[in-house]
Amino acid sequence: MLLYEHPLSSYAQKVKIALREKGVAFTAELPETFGTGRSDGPFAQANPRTEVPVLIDDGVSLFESTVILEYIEERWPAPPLLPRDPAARAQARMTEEVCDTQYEAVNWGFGEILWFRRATGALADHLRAEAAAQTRVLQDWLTGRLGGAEWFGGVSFGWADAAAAPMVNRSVHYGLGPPEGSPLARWHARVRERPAVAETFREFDAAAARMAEAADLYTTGGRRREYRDHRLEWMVKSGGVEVVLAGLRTGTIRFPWPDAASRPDADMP
Ligand SMILES: N[C@@H](CCC(=O)N[C@@H](CS)C(=O)NCC(=O)O)C(=O)O
Repeated sequence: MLLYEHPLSSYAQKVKIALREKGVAFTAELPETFGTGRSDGPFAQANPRTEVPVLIDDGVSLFESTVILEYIEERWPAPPLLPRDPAARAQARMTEEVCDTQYEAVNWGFGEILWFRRATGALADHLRAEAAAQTRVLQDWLTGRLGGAEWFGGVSFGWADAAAAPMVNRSVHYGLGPPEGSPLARWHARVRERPAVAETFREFDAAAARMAEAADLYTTGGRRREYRDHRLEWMVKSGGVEVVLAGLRTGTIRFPWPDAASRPDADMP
């Protein structure tokens, strides 16, 4: 079984945590064309959006991390990640949804400044401060969802824990982790001890350490960052519209498929 992934991707981490919790073996591969938006090659064939994760299992090729998670849960039901009670299942999915959309976008925005150096000076300070403030709001929300429980799923680790772990861990990496000793910080300390999560976080740490050099590919190596839905919205709503415009001027950002870049015959500006 093949998983196209990037170790920094929170969506890929969620999937790897699920597979590892269930003891499912897989080969992880960073697609050669990742970040290029190229429409040729096996990665684009598996996912026209050219986003990771993509799971290829026995001829079945799947993209979208939530779709993949559903598949994993149904194909390898034990141990279950979703509780049995319909309301509790819906609650877990809701936590995942907010993590995948609002929380991920904030982390991505912070990374655009830290790793991809999209802004300097006052604009960079402003965007970092926005990300920090929004991170606090989201962590407060997650703290409310956790309540007094050990896991988001209640008594056992589950779906929402797998979704929230990469998000909160990324904040910790940025120095924006929950306050020491808080329920969310204690949850993070618990979750990172799980072998499935620890392995996934080790891969994240190794990739993060190489990030400065990888980021240079986007200024000198012809790669273009994908600015899409919640991420694009984050940049605009947080005051970084100039970052978007500069990215378009320098050709270092792209928008999602289908776009001109995915059509070899199209005239690019
Ligand atoms: N909604 C998708 C989002 C996937 C996504 O945005 N993946 C990013 C990595 S975190 C990606 O592959 N981006 C393509 C690029 O940057 O070129 C999912 O849940 O799988």
